[in-house]
Amino acid sequence: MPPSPCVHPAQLKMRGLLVFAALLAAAFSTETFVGNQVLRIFAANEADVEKVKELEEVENLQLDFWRRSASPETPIDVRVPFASLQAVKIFLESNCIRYAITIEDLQTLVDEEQRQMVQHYSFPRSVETFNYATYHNLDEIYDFMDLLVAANPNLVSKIQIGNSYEGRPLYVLKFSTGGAKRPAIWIDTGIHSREWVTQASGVWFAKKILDSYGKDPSLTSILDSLDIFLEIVTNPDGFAFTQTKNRMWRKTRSINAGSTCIGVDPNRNWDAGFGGAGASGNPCSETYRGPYANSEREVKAIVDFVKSHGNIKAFISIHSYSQLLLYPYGYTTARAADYQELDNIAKAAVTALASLNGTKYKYGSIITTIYQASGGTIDWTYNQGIKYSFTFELRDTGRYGFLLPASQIIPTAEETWLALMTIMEYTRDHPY
Ligand code: BHK
Ligand code: ZN
Repeated sequence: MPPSPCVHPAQLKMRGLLVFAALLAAAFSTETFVGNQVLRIFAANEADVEKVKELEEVENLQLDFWRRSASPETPIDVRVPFASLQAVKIFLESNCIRYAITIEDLQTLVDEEQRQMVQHYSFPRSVETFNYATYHNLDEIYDFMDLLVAANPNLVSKIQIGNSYEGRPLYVLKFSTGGAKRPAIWIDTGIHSREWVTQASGVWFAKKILDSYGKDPSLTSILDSLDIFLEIVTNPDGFAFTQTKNRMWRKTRSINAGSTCIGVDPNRNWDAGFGGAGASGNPCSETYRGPYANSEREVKAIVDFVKSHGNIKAFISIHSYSQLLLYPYGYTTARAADYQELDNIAKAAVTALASLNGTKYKYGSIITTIYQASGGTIDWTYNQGIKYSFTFELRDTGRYGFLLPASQIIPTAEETWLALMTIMEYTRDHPY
């Protein structure tokens, strides 16, 4: 009888742990990413970019593009399931397309993140004892909002702008020092559920606003003339799903008629160039635009809110990752009418951001900086007349991607706050 191929005693404990993790995952029908790798693909030219796009069309490969590319300048990041790894690598090598492995085994990072969350869990008794340096689940963030309001009901209130597809409340924090319908700044985080550093930063921003009012003269003067609306969990169904079933879920959780695939990309569902290039009509795609504009309740709730408010002056939608600050447009190469002003603001904001930790951001219009994308949030808000419309892509540039270690939450939020302050100060000082 041949010896068993797996007998190295040093590996036994590790193997046991992995098997146990896999069993647990199976018991809770959680998607595992054992053996998944994230590859960074360096397309040398347009032809390479097109070749890689061929891979996207092969649905059986189940590839998850973390970062797409329209031009050879930026590398492509793609999560490859274990079963597809060999085929993808052979495809790239035989086409002489260079790649590197950025994440060896994604499940290791997912497990590490989970371990950190459990280890640092503490019942959020108050906004002072709340742990801002760890990731939190939906209930904890909803509890946090109530604690925040309880801590200073004169400054912050919680409003509900609608319900998600699965019926969860869509909460927005309103920071206001009075006045009847003051001009306002909107900030949203977590519209793509797997971009966890964004919701975590949203929580930190909320506390920062509370701490700064009456102390930081600049934030105080902003809040004395403008209201701030902050939607921390913009896609709660997706967010809950990332914590119980599939850490990599991006879209909403709505059922698509005639398809077994779930969800719509909430950043392709807005009524700006809807249905054009830079979105998919395939419900199984991660960039599925949905059956019609505003089909998603999570999107429609914001559209209705923005329209009924009527006085939003700045709209900032926060994603991760790539370290970018973007302004309209994404659906067209036409320059925004305020192109030069938006470019100047973006430059000032990324300079402020870099001043804290040296984190480098690129900035520019969506279509020139990343790729064509239709039905995006800020294209719609800009066309509604909200001049100061921006999208952030927070840390990092791909080392960890969506699995940014919790140790980076506070540094990320702190540096982003400086950029937000730049935009908010500009909005205060340049009314229109
Ligand atoms: C940002 C703003 C408008 C259109 C596209 C983007 C890039 C974003 C996307 O929707 O494709 C990339 C992404 O989710 C990662 O945050
Ligand atoms: Zn995103």
